[in-house]
Amino acid sequence: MTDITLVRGDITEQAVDAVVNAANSSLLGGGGVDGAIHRRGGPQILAACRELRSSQYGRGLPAGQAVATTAGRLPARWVIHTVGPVHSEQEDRSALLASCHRESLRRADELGAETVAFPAISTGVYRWPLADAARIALTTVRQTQTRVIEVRFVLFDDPAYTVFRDTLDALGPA
Ligand code: AR6
Repeated sequence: MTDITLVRGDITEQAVDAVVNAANSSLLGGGGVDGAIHRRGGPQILAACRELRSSQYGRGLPAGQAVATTAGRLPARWVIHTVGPVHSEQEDRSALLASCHRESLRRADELGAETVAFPAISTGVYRWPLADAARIALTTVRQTQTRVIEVRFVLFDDPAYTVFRDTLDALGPA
């Protein structure tokens, strides 16, 4: 069974097999977690993303999907890039946010990654309300069949950590 752990910290410092990046469709970098991963991981990651763009994702990676690259100089083996949905008041995009988590775990299984760190996808620039994002992220990971042993959610600040903690507690024992 997969163990879900929560830590408050910086995802670029996690010594895990795979780190999940909250990327955008271009795969060519941005701010937030994406910026931090490319900055700390170095140019090898961007080179691998450019390669994926030209070989398979000429139109960009659609929201809800995930792809893997080297982790460059990060203390991880791989980065799994996934594209979260931008939050919308008009349209329910929860299925896409769930898909980011499922597809990232599917990529992790393909790689043989046993420890995977996730940020709180879509809760920054993409404005997803934290409590709702936490519920979707945690329930999706719980419901996904995977060989990953530890899924570690890495929350950047105290409010995000507290919301994830309370949400996980409210879900009760797995
Ligand atoms: N470690 C862990 N969490 C972090 C870190 C870090 N180093 N830095 C920020 N966070 P965001 P999104 C938290 O905006 O909403 C980018 O420009 C942050 O506090 O990184 O999915 C991409 O290129 C927030 O809770 O991702 C896309 O264009 C969470 O990570 C767009 O932003 C996600 O915030 C994606 O937006």
